[in-house]
Formats: sequence, structure tokens, C-alpha cells
Amino acid sequence: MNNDKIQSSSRNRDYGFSQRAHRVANSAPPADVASSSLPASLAGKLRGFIEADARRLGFDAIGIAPAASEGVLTGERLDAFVEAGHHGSMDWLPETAGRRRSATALWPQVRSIIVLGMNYGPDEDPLAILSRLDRGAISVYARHRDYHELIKGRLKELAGRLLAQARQAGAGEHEVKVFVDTAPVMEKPMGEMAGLGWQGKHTNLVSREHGSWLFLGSIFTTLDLPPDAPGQDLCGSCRACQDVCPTNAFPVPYQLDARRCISYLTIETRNVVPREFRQAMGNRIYGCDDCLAVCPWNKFASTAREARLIARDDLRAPSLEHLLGLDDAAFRALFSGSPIKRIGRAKFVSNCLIAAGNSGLAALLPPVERLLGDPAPLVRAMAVWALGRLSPADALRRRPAALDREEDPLVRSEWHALGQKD
Ligand code: B12
Ligand code: SF4
Ligand code: SF4
Repeated sequence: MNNDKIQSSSRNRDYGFSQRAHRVANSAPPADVASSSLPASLAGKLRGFIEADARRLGFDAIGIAPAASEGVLTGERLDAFVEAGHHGSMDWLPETAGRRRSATALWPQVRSIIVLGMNYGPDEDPLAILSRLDRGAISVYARHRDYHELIKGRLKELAGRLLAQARQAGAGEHEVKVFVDTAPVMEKPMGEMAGLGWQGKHTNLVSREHGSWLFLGSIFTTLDLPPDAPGQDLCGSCRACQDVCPTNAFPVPYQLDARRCISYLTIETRNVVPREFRQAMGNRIYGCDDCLAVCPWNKFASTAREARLIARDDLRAPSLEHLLGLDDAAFRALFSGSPIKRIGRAKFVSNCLIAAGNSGLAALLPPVERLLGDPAPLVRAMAVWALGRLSPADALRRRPAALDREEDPLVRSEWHALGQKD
């Protein structure tokens, strides 16, 4: 395998597009890369190889789209999403929109896109936790190890073996690039074009075979491979996902306003969660699965076959009391290898404080009171909100003394807002 020809990019937590991938997007085609169409028999053989090897590597859904297949409509819809401000504080979306809008804008030499899906179906009802108010609900995708590294490793392996097969079969020298989640690639429309399923009204890709629970990744290649037929929209008149959404994040089907989505509010934005969404969050402390879980197409879904995508027992229903007591070192130890580590202790504990405020449980008052003196303003601010919900009279009694001491404007505004209707 020639590792120099296998590249990937990653979105750091500031979501900048990596320099390496940027150079790729603007690079001239290497002189030794074959560009003509492959003979049908050879292309078919390579396709069979991809199919078999991908399954061996643990992928559950495999499809191929011609690189030129998506573009205008997807690009226009991305523009509309950004123009409406639906990306909120995810500035990396507009910043990379030029490359993100189509595969060929990212890499002009690409001929085919191989889209792979890995099933992460849960082994229990993911919504059952929502009624256990002393517990925090972590979305299914984050109850195990970070899927990015797992999938990226498998994609690289598949891509390397594909290049070797192509060379051996006489297709000449080709190139590949692998992407999962973090690159400026529109994975859902690509998955639809490659026949893996369709973008449902909640905007995620739904599969007839796997329902909502597919992680997506892709291999871009200069190989001209036989494509699959695009997926067809099978939502029909169903609106289960729209009706269940606690924050009405997509009042118009197929168009999500990320600023209203609990996944964005608990993971992507480092800012304080606006008051209007706090009660609706319930005990969701990291991500949200409601719109995925109610989809009727899940009736064909099965549990993840990849052992590393099975939930950690301690993350299925963690106690809020325990999570509220995490200091920085304990937070990092608990979430080592987990995507949750990336949001940092202050944001995570502030999410847990909102859940505590929504619990109605007096037993959570002692940890909430302790966090009123936390060094992180975001934590202090949500401790004030939680106290105001669990013990309003006590909160009002403490307010004058607290305002005498408190200098941070965010925390002060929470003290001032006590007693206001959310
Ligand atoms: C940004 C992002 C988010 C943001 C914004 C989500 C969004 N819908 O845009 C937030 C933080 C909210 C988020 C949340 C989640 N995410 Co996310 N996210 C992404 C990311 C990085 C980019 C998505 C993107 O390009 N958004 C921009 C908008 C414009 O794109 P779009 O949704 O495809 O928009 C289309 C529709 O709006 C449609 N459209 C617009 N108007 C119209 C009109 C009509 C008539 C029609 C038919 C269509 C249509 O066309 C647009 C273009 O195709 C992708 C990874 C990637 N690189 O693709 C993961 C990704 C989409 N996320 C994923 C997951 C798992 C989640 C969560 C389930 C996590 C969780 N449990 O909390 C939630 C689901 C929330 C939801 N309902 O979408 C998976 C989805 C897998 C799948 N099967 O689809 C992805 C693909 C990551 C991965 N590699 O697996 N995510
Ligand atoms: S993830 Fe939750 S908040 Fe976001 S759109 Fe789906 S149901 Fe609504
Ligand atoms: S819940 Fe219904 S409307 Fe939503 S994605 Fe599934 S089939 Fe489509």
C-alpha cells in the first residue's frame, strides 16, 4: 500500500479545514495518474472487490456515485442553509462552502465516490433513558469509542487494497482520498447519490435495511467505477420525526435549523444554551436521538455488529449526581477515547446542570449548590439556573450576596433572570 497516496483530513475543534487537504483541493493532476475509463469487465471486477472487502472490514452499506452526479442542487441548498443562518456558530461550514458544495470542487480529478456506511444500531430503546430524571442521556453515537478513528482506519485499509488491486489488474496508477465526517464533504447527499438510502425529513440518511443508524464515510478515487442507482425518498406522508422533535428544529421538512437542535446546543456551541431551549432539553446531556429513534424504517434495523460500537455500560445511564461531581482530571479519565472529551468539562457539566434543573429532584441540590462556586463561568451560570428551578425561593434569597461577589457578565445575567418565565 502506498500510504503517500492515501490522505485524509480532519476538522479540529475549531473546525478549520486542514492545510493538507486544502493543498490537495488546489493541486494539479499528477502526470502518472490514469484518467481514461476502465474496460467494463475490469471496472466490474474492482467493484466486486470493493463490495467483498468492505464487508470484511465491517461496513454494512456500500454504494458508488459518479463524482459529477451531485452538485448544483446540493450546493444551492448548502448556500440557502448558510444564508438563513441555520449553521449558527459553526463558522467552518460557510468558510469551506466553496469546496464542500461538490466532490469535484474539492478535488477536480475525482471520478467516483465510494460511500460506506457502518451500522451502529443500539441494543436497547435509546429513548427509554429520557424518563429517568436522575440520569443523563448520552446519544447512541457517543456511548462508545469515537467512531472517527475506527472508520478512518478501515477506509484507509480498503482504499490501499483497492489501489493495489487496480494496479495488479492493469488499471494503472490511481489515487484515493478518504473522508469521515470532518472534511468539507456533504456525506448525506453523497450517500443518497450512491444508493445507500435517502435524506429523510430530519435530514439524516435513512436506509431501508439499517434505518437511521449508519455512520457515513467515503473514498474518493480517480478510478471510473460502475455507479449505483441513487436512493429514492421513502418518507411519504410520515412526519414522526418532525412531531417528536422537542425544539421544533425542522418546522420545514428536510431543512434543519441547527441553532434549535439539541445536538448542536449540547455539542457544537460552546456558548450558553439559550433559555428558550433549556426545559426542552430534558435530561439530554450530549446529542439527541429522538428524530432518528422514531423513524418507522428502524423496524429493519439490527444491533451494531462492530464490537467497538456497542455501548459502554457506564455510559448507558450515568448518574447526574456523579457527573456533576467530575473535576477536570476525572472528566478526562472518564471520557478518554470518547467524542465527549472534545467538548471539555465546563460545557459538559453545564449540560448536566440543565438536566439537573429539569429533574425536579431535591437530591441534586447539594452538587448544584457546590457548582455555584465553580471556577468556570459557564458552569456557575447554569448552576444558578438549576438552583432557580429546583429551589426558587432559596435562589432568590442568595441573589443579593451573590451579585455583590460575581463579576462575570454571563453569571450575573443568570442571577438577574431568576424568576423570569423561560
Ligand atoms: C454539521 C453537522 C451537524 C450539525 C448540523 C446538522 C445538519 N442537518 O446539517 C448538527 C450539530 C446539528 C448535527 C447533528 C447531528 N448529526 Co451531524 N453532521 C454534520 C456534518 C459535519 C455536516 C452536515 C452538513 O453538511 N450540513 C449542512 C446542511 C446544508 O446539509 P444537509 O443536512 O445535508 O442539507 C440537506 C437538506 O437540508 C436538503 N434539503 C434542503 N432543502 C430541501 C428541500 C427538499 C424538498 C429536499 C428533498 C431536501 C432539501 O438538501 C441539503 C443538501 O443535501 C456531517 C458530516 C458531513 N461531513 O457530512 C455530520 C453528520 C450529518 N451527522 C451525523 C449524525 C449521526 C448526527 C446526529 C444524529 C448526532 C446526535 N445523535 O446528536 C445529529 C442529528 C441531527 C439532525 N436531525 O440532523 C451523521 C449522519 C449519518 C446519517 N445516517 O445521515 C453525519 C453524516 C456524520 C457521519 N459521518 O456519520 N450534525
Ligand atoms: S436531534 Fe433532537 S433536537 Fe435535533 S432535530 Fe432531531 S429530535 Fe430535534
Ligand atoms: S420518521 Fe418518517 S418522515 Fe422522518 S425520516 Fe423517517 S420516514 Fe421520513
